[in-house]
Amino acid sequence: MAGRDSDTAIYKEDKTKAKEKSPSMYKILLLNDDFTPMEFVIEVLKIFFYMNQDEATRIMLKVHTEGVGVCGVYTSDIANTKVKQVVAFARKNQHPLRCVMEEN
Ligand code: TYC
Repeated sequence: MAGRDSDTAIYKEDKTKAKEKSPSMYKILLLNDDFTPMEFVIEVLKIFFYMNQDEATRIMLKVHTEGVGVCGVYTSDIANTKVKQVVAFARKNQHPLRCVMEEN
C-alpha cells in the first residue's frame, strides 16, 4: 500500500517520457512519370509496402492521375531504407520511377 502513490507517479512519468521521445515520422511518396509501366509500380507497392493487388492498383492510379501518392508512413530509418530499396529496384529494371520521403 505504502508504495502505491510512488508507483503511480513513476508510471505517469514514464508515460510522459514515452510521449516526448516519439520519433519523427516520414511519408514515403511515389511520383508520377511518363515511362514507368503501371504494372511495375503495382509490383513495387506489393513488394515493398505489402499492399494487395486492389490497394496497389488504387495507389498507382492515384499517382498516375494526381502526380503523387503516399505509400506509407515510417520512422526515419525505415523510410530511408525503403526509399533506397525502391529506387535501386527501379534502376535495376531501367525505370525512372521516383520515390522520396517527406516529414509527416
Ligand atoms: N504514368 C505511368 C504510365 O502511364 C504510370 C506511373 C504511375 C508511373 C505511378 C509512375 O509513380 C508512378 N505508364
